[in-house]
This record gives sequence, structure tokens and C-alpha cells, in this order.
Amino acid sequence: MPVRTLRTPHPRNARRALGTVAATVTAAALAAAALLPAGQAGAAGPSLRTLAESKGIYFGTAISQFDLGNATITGLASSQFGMLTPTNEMKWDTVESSPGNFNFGPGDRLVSFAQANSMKTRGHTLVWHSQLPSWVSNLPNSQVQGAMRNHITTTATHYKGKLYAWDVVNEMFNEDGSFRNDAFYRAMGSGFVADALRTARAADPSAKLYLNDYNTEGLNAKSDAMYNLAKSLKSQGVPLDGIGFQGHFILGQIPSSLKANLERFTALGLEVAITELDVRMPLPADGAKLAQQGRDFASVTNTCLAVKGCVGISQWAVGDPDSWVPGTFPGEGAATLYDNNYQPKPAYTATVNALGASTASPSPSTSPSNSPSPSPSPSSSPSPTSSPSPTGGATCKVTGEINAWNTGLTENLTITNTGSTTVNGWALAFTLPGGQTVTNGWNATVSPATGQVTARNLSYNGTIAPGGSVSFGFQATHSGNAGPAGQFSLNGVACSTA
Ligand code: 9MR
Repeated sequence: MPVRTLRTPHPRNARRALGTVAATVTAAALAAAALLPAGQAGAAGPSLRTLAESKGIYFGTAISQFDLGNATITGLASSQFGMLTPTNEMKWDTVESSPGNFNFGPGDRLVSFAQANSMKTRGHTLVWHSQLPSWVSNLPNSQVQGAMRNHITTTATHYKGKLYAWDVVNEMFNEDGSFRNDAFYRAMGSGFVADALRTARAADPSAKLYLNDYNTEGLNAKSDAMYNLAKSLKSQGVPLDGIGFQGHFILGQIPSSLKANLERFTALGLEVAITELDVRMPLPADGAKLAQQGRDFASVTNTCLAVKGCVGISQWAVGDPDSWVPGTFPGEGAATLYDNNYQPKPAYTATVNALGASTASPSPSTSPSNSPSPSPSPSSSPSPTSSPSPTGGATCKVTGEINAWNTGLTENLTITNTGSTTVNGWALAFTLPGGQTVTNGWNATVSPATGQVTARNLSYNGTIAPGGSVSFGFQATHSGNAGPAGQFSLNGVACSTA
């Protein structure tokens, strides 16, 4: 009956493997995974939020009031993410669209959702040149400070005690490091920043107060300006607790100076966070781009874990369909951890692995805690990254054998570590041809059952020495296409198949 038999697995291995799989991932569980609604399939292992929290950081997301009506988005948001940033609902144009008329309904709904799901909330944002009603930008200079103070006081008082942090001022710099010539700067000069921070602290003493900007992630003129401002504010005793780095990245362009840059801010006694992470790529996405995106997400995650005082990472959206990127950068997108069907992408696998999901011996407490202390120690000595994942270059080769019959197949895959570093814990992401559904596996957990699949090591085979190999396999049904799996990436790094 088999149409192709290249090699038969050693029977002893097969028996041991099947016994282990029965305890780890049953056919019933795999079938159930296949029936989960889109978006739930990625929740099979420990969630992003759980893994992040075990490392002492948070992993968050941004959702809007409209997303609350989408069960897939809310399901993923509450299960995978531990921090919620309202996408638009706490911005000035929503909260105070006309002078003195405050509308907190949309923001309140998001805070309630976060509280109901034990998520923290980042307030975003009190003072920003954009989504600013024209009544503010048209005020005479002499009235801007009063309007700003009233807006901050009323809004921060409303949410008093409910927020982890406020982005008090957002995007105040031009790319060359000069102040943006917005209504606040025109009326008050650069002193508006200190004034806004003091006003926010008076209204809500428990929220961490942040300045937040984009293109400040690496060492450059704009981040120099943020650094100089932060240093000056701290030396004056202005209440400033943290700096947000938005992290709207381009594929393959995570700044190499990210860690050094974050560390110069933590050396000021500030905490830091990646507040709006996404990694956009030219569409359509393909295996190579998605593997690169995995390396990029892993790199950012590893960097945050390695910087004491980096308290967390938030992605800007839950999945590609609710990302701002395609609407702003025509022809680009696929910027988040979840694809158009809310299935986890290689970047998801790379991120959970960076957070330690597949370490062979689960000992997350051995990593440094990035507890959100207001006084992180400004250490310049290199911190060990806690991830076992390879982070650069192709380090793996995958070969396979298929035995197929009219409605089913078994496929055995061998992963070879072609790099020079031992792999401690592995997740092999790959794509199954359409119509194939995994019914059981051996020597690995395999989930979800269709499409973009991830095989993860079991307790006894998580280590692959340089030059070493591990083998695992699975059985699947098919509807005519008994072709091999493809597009392999190991811990977020694309593998060769030659
Ligand atoms: O995602 C937000 C989008 O829905 C709004 O239309 C847009 C308006 O400026 O703001 C987006 O969020 C931005 C965030 O508030 C600040 N950093 C950049 C984000 C993406 O534009």
C-alpha cells in the first residue's frame, strides 16, 4: 500500500515514541486543535504572557473598542497578552473632542476588558500632536497650557489607580532631534514636557509616567535628543519613570545598537519598554521573509530580556488584519505575530522560544528578573540572554521521508544542527500541503494539525549538539496531496533542505 518507503523507523524507537506521544499529544487533542476557532490554535503551549511573566517582563498588545466585538481578537488578546494599550480610545480626539466635554466610554470599555482578563493597561496618550482636535491646535498660545493641564488632570484622574503607565507625551521630536513644532511647543517651548509630567503625577501618583517615540530605538540623533531630555528632566527632579520605544521596525532592520541605547536610558534610573512592536515586510509574505521576521522578533525579545530595566514589550495590534501597517504603507504588511487567519506565524514561535518556551529543562527562574523597578541598576556588563534559540544565520538542515497511501501518510523528519552552538530546546515550524491533517506524532508535539505547524521537542530530545541530529515524525490524513512538508524554520531561523 505505501507508495514510497525510503526507510523504516527503528521499531524500538517507534515504540518508545508512541508511548511518549500518548502522554503528550493524543490524536484526540490534535483533532480538537484542528477544530479550534482561528486564533486559538496558537494557544497550545504556554502563552506569550505566561512565558514573558515567568521572565519578569510583560508581553502586551494594542486593541481598539471595535476589536471587542471580535471573539478571535479578544480570545487571543486575553490568552496571549498580559498588557493592553487602547489603540485610539485614550487619545485627545476621542476623550475631549470639544473643550471640556470628556468622553471616557470607549477607554473605559477597554480598561474593563483588561481588568476582567487580569491584563494591565498602558494609557496612550495624553499629549500628542496627532489625533489632536483642531480646537486645541487653533487656540491662542496663551491658552494652550491651561487646556493641556485640564486635559491631563481630568483624564489621569478618571483613570487614577487603574493604569500601569501613561505615555504622557508622545512623539515630540523630529528625526533630527529638534522639537516638533506642534501647538504645545509653540506655546510653551520644550518646558511643556516637564509641565505635562508634573501635572500627570499630581493627578495619578501610581501610574508610571513615560515619554514615547518612534525611530529612537537605535543610537541616532533622535534618540540622543530623547536621552538628553530624559537626563535633564531627571536632574531637575521632574517625575519621569520610563521611556517607550515604539518599535515599528522594517524587516531585517532591528538596530544593532538597540541594547546599548536602552541601557543608556536605564543607567539614568529609568525603566524602558518596547511599546508598539511590529516588523513590516513587502507583501506578499514568503517563507524567507517570515523566517527573517522571526529572527527580528526574537532579537527584540532577547534584547529586552538582556537589559535589566526593560519591563516589557507590546505589539501594536493582535494580528495582521488589525495592524495599521497596510493602511499606512501600501504594499507592506504582515507585520505581527499572527497571520490573516490569526494563525501564529514563525515570529510567534521565535518569540515564545526566545521567552524560553522549549527549553529542555524548564527553569525560567534562572534568568535575570526584569522586574519593573523604578531604579534599575545601570549595569554595563553584558547580561546573559536567556534564550536558547539561535538568532542568526541558517543553522539547520531538515531531511524527510514519506510513506503514503491513498488517504494517509507518515512523514519522518530529521533536524541537523549545522551551526556551531548547541540548540537547547527546539521548535521546528513548517508548512503542511493543503488537505493534510496531522492525527498523531512521535518524538515531538505537533500542533496545530493543519497549515502552519510547529513540532516541539519532548523532555528527552531538546538538545541538539553542533553537527548532531534529532528525528521525529507524524501521521496525517490527506485529500490527494501527499507531498512533503516544507518551509522549515528552527527556532525562527530558516533551515536548508538540501
Ligand atoms: O494604530 C493607530 C491608528 O488606528 C490610528 O489611525 C493612527 C492615527 O495616527 O494611530 C495609530 O497608532 C499610532 C500610535 O498611536 C502612535 N505611534 C504610531 C502608531 C501607528 O500609527
